[in-house]
Amino acid sequence: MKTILMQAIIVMVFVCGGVGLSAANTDSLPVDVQADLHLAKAKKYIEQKKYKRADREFQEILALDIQVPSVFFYHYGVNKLKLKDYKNAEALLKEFILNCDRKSSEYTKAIELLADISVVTSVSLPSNYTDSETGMEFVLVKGGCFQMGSPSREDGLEYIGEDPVHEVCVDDFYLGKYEVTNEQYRKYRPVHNSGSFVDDGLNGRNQPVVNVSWQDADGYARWLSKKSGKKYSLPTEAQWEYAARGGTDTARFWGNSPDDACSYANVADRTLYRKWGDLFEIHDCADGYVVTAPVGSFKPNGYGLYDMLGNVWEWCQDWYGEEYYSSSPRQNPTGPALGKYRVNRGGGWNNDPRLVRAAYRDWDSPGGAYNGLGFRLAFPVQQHAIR
Ligand SMILES: [Ca+2]
Ligand SMILES: [Ca+2]
Repeated sequence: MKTILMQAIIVMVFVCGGVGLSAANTDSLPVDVQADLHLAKAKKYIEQKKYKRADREFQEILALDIQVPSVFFYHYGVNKLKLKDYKNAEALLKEFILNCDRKSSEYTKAIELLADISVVTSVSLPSNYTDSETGMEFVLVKGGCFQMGSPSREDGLEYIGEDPVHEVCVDDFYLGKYEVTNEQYRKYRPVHNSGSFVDDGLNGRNQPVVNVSWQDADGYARWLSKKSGKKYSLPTEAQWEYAARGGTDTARFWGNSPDDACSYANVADRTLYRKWGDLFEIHDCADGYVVTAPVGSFKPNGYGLYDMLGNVWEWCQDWYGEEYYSSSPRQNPTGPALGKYRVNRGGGWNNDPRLVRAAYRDWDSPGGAYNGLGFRLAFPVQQHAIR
């Protein structure tokens, strides 16, 4: 749609206030009359609040490939606004404003609508949000497009399910600044026990909750949604990877070197090695933690998010599909419709460099739970209505 629209804007000549359609014959009516009819129908549909049908009428006009009056862009822009497609609405209204009579009533209205769009799309989105029930902090992740996945031999090793690298775009969303903590989870299940790893405890107030299944994590999101009225959920796998990369395209948000991990992530490191020796393969640095660290103990990534890599693995919303990247939609993918396993991401306190990468995909059965697996929550940006 956007492509058609932009092409139309580029090739058309705008005639302000008049019909200005080039002559071309059809079997039935002249195309300019056809265009007028489509526009009249579109306006009727807008009156009836049938915005999708109106959109189709505007597309019919574009398909005629003729010069159109500037007022076309006004009505098309108003309809895009009703569909909450703010980007195209803005482009269309600007096109109208640049080519119309400034004394017309549509001009004044278009200016007001453009002001509304700029308020709704920028000022009204706070960069942080704190949930009052749990004190959980969220960061606004501005949407955009990125290359999801990794080349088949990232770090010289082969991985399953990470290719093909493909472009994915996600809308703005809010994501937990930290992994959900034991304290936050126990507001839902007061007796939850995150357990320990031999003699190292995992139950600290600010340590991330672990030993939670996908069903537990999803249940927590539903519980908190009911309490707060927000639509909390686990992030989609695409949202998670977009957020974890924090604007980078390297294997890890701090770069490609696993041995630089210890300022940024709690991973299998020399601290763990000193206690357990060859039981674990490690990053060659010391982060100071044998098991989980209190959330936010390390440097954040470029989006202000902590522990996206390391500390604990994080459940995502999606079913796991090993071949999914070959057929994934570009816009806001949500994973396969069905599956056996749910995705989790990011690696944890006992993992070696192969697993602590932005592109690495792990999966477990939805009922599975262990001492390295937790989660964080997301919620969508609420689009405000424009008059
Ligand atoms: Ca560690
Ligand atoms: Ca993590």
